[in-house]
Amino acid sequence: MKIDVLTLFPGMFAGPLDESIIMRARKAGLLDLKLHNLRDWTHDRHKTVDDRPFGGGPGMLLKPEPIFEAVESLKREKTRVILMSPAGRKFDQAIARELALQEDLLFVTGHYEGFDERIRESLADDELSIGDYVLTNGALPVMVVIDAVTRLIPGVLGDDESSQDESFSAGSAGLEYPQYTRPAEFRGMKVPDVLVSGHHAEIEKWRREQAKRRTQERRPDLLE
Ligand code: 4G0
Repeated sequence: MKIDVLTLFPGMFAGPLDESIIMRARKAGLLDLKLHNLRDWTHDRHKTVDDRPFGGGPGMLLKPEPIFEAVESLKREKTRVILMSPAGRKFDQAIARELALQEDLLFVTGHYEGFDERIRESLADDELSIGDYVLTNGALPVMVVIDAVTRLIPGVLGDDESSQDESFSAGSAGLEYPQYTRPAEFRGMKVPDVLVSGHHAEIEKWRREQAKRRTQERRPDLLE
């Protein structure tokens, strides 16, 4: 998969995407990630990317010209162009699965109070939000989405890593059951007897009950 990111802060991406599984996917050629500085598509001395809203009001908007030029030069035939903003569709595991099927994504990240509406209308195929809160810019949200999508690209996770996925992906399955590893007793806290009993049917039953109870308590919305 090819992922391009158009951002005012390419430096923010150094680190999170250069470690661990994401880096392994990049080195294996499963993810081709490229960062682009929006200021490279400005033509004035001050490299202006924003301006004040017509009609007044607080804050600054990303102006259309640099973003249109950038997207037109980066976009290819099958590229899906995605804006990150708090007004987007709420990102979730189902959307991550959908994006993992694409071959070419281009993320456009804003800051200030957002984008000139014409960017939305004529450039964006989709607008995503990672949750109902406002951040100083869209770099962290893009990294969150890239992380969630990359681990779903076939071949990125090993067999041991991927088994984790099922419970949440299933949606209806709800949250995971409590898990323990050695030692069987730690600082007086014991692993539930049933788990060390070796009775597989009992263990299955206990896990089902625990997962259901935990989901009921913490995320009743997932049981709908
Ligand atoms: C566009 C995304 C971009 C509009 C971006 C802010 C949170 C998210 C930005 C705004 C972001 C998210 C209207 C404040 C940049 N913050 N929840 N900040 N407004 O995904």
